[in-house]
Amino acid sequence: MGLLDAFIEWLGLRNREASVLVVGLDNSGKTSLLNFLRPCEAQTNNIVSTVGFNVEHFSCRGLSFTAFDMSGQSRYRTLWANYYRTTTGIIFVIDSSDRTRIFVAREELQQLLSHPDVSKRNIPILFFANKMDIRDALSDIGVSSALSLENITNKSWYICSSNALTGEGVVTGIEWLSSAIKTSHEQGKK
Ligand SMILES: Nc1nc2c(ncn2[C@@H]2O[C@H](COP(=O)(O)OP(=O)(O)OP(=O)(O)O)[C@@H](O)[C@H]2O)c(=O)[nH]1
Ligand SMILES: [Mg+2]
Repeated sequence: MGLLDAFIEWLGLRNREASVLVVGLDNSGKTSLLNFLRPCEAQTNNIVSTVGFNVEHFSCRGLSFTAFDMSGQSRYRTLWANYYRTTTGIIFVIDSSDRTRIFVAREELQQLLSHPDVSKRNIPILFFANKMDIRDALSDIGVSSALSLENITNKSWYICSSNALTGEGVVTGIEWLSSAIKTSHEQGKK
C-alpha cells in the first residue's frame, strides 16, 4: 500500500464495498425497501413481485453496497443459497402484519441459519419488521420473539421496524448494517 493509500485508509475516506443478500417471503417488502434507498429521481411507484432476483446499488457511510434482491416466492427461494458463500451481510425482511405466514418466515430463517455457508460465519444480519404502518402489525419485539432471534448467538444481528413506503426505519437499519460489516471487515484483517 502506498503512502497516499495508507493515508486515505487512515482517514476512512475509501469507499469500501459490501455485497448483501436481501431475503424474506414474497410480499414482505424487499424491493420496496431497496426502492427507497435509490436516488429520488430513480424511485418508482410501480413495484411488481420479483422474478428470480434483481441487483441494486447504494451507498451508506462510506460503504458501497451491491444488494441482491431475491424473489421470496416459494419456487425461487432455493436460489438464495447460491449467494450465502460470498455475501458480507444479510437483510431479512418480514411482513409484520402477516401473522399467519410469520411461521413460514421462521422456517426459512432456520434453514438459512443452518446452511453450512452461513452457520459458521459471523455474517451480520439485519431484520426489518416491515409494514409497521399496518394496524395490528407485530412490533419489532413481537417479530423478534416469533422468530426466536434470541437464539442467534454467534452473529451480530439487529431488528428494526420499518415502513418501506415512507422510509421510516430504513436508514437506521442500513446504518447499523454498514457499521457491522465494517467491524467484521476489521476483524477479518486481524
Ligand atoms: N403498507 C405497507 N405496504 C408495503 C410496505 N412495504 C411494501 N409494501 C407493499 O407490499 C407489496 C409487496 O412489496 P414488494 O416490495 O414487491 O415485496 P417483495 O418482498 O419484494 O416481494 P417478492 O419480490 O415477491 O419477493 C407492495 O404492494 C408494496 O407496496 C410497507 O412498509 N407498508
Ligand atoms: Mg421483490
